[in-house]
Amino acid sequence: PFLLNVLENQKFLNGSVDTYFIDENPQLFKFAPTKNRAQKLLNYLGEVLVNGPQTPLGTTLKPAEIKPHVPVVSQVFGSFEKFNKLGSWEYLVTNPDHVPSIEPPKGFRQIYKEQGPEAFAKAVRNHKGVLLMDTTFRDAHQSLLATRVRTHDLLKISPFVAHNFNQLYSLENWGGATFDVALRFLHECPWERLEDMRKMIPNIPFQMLLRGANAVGYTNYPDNVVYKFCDLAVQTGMDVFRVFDSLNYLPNLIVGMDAAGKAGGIVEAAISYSGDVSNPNKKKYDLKYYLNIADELVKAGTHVLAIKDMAGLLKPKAAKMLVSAIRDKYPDLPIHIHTHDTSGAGVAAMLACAEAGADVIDVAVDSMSGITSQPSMGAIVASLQGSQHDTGIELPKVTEYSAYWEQTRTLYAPFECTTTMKSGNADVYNNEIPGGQYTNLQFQAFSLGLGDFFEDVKKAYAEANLLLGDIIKVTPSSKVVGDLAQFMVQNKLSPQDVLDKAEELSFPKSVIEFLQGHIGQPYGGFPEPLRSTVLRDMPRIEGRPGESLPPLDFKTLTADLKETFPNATDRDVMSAALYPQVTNEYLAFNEKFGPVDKLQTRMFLVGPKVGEEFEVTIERGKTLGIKTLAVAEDLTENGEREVFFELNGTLRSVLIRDKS
Ligand code: 3PY
Ligand code: ZN
Repeated sequence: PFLLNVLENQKFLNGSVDTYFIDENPQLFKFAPTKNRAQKLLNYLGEVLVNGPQTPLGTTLKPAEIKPHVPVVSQVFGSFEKFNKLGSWEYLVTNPDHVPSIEPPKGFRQIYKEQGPEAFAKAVRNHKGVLLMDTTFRDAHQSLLATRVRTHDLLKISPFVAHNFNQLYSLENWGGATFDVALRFLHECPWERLEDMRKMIPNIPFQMLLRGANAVGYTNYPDNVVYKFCDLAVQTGMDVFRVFDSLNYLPNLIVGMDAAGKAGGIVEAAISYSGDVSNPNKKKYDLKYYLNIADELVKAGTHVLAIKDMAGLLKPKAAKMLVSAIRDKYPDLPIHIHTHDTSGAGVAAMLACAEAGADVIDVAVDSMSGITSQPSMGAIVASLQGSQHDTGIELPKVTEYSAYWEQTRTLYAPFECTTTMKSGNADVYNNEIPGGQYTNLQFQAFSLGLGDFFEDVKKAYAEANLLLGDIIKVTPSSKVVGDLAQFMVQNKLSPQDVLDKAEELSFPKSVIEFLQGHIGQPYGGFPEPLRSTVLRDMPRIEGRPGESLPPLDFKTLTADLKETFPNATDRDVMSAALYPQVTNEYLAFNEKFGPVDKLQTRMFLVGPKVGEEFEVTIERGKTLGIKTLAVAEDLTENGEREVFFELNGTLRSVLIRDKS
């Protein structure tokens, strides 16, 4: 590459090279990265074998040693025999360019793409029977497996989904925590994931969770970041944007809606649900509160209205009251309901929603449902069969889909929430902890090994919520409450202690920022006198936080990023706009270790066993056969350990610094 660089340099070519030539031409040393992906992957595997997992594992449980069975898409391959002749699934499914040649049946995406978001909304509203959104690719694993499901395992089942679930309203497969976790822990590109899923599933609308002005992050971004993000998401294949704000703060919500709408996406504005509309003693978030927000969101032009019950608080009776009230007021508006099954009443609540006139309800495939995830797809499909709300989905297909996930889930054993959570728990009605956070907090308590710690944190969570003014709790406001709860437990503070000692306590940063107005304005105002006592003369943001943020300078960001990573793409720049540090680390990792996203999940997490042979397809027609031969017992004088592999039949070795 050096030679090529030099040969393209005019000064070099016309001979006017002086002693400063090299200093003045640093670009000569910017080489295109070597394409030696095989060697990089061997380095990765060597690193895992010598120094252990390169992504933090939640528990000591090991990924299962199985190869999940992928159901055959009989519509495409005709028969099993014919399918088998086409090559291994490994080859087919890790190569999105090798999309099965027979188009999957048409779905709602065709209506949206051919006639636009309004026509899509109309078709949804006019549809007989209740429609489903499948959350298996996003919220289900965010809630059950710490968001760790990898692109590799999503792509394997994608053709099956495209061919058998074309009736879905949408497949939720992006946004929320997936963006961050893909880059940070899975060392893979979330944009590539989206693009590849799109190639395999052209017919079902894709849905993402957009945290309003927080996009897919935990903090308010400048407006231009949110707009550019949505643009790139639509270009990469996203369709439906569920937009919420963690305080139901309208100005934040509207920025997200506008960004999704201007990008050409389907806008699904969401009201985050808290309290209990069926309980007259719970006064703050009553029916009127929700109907008022619904009015505002309809006025702001939402195509679909969502109720986002992130903690699973919507009891069947409340579901009926809320959905019928909105249905009566807006007969033409598509209504979409999201819940979590934390208490165990999720199926009942979703059936009540269908009865009350909801158009779409959220489910996760059986083996990825329940507990803090969504209610079971199979249970709902079966319950509605033959009724006027029949989903039109075939139960045997759900069963096949579920079997894939039942096996695949065992690969993620180190992240299993069921390590600590064995059943649903109706205490969620008291503490109101969102699904994803519930398992997170329990997990933290578990790893600290403190007996009643989780019980204490749950109790403190409810108290912290009241201290902060009984706020809506969902990312990131849920973190504020969770941080305060843990702070109270660790410092043994009662709510009264917090109020009495507010002046001298050093509160968590998230709590102070919330009180300053960094994430928006809570309904009913900030808690006083707590806010004034804590903040004293600290600055306060009065309106929408993003309004006072200067636009991000994408030109400078691009130039900076390209200086270190000359091959950084526009997608990498967008990732860096949201997560600068994480993106830098991702790009550096990728440069060093290559396409680790192409490895099977067990190999990626804990590496192969000595003697084990496996395949990695890094691009169409390029499959590597790898066998681990040995890890040297002795260290070299440089403190390195040699790891021996067979790569496509030839001996290769890598030297890995032993960090132990
Ligand atoms: C997220 O913001 O990731 C959520 O799932 C909120 O419910
Ligand atoms: Zn959710």
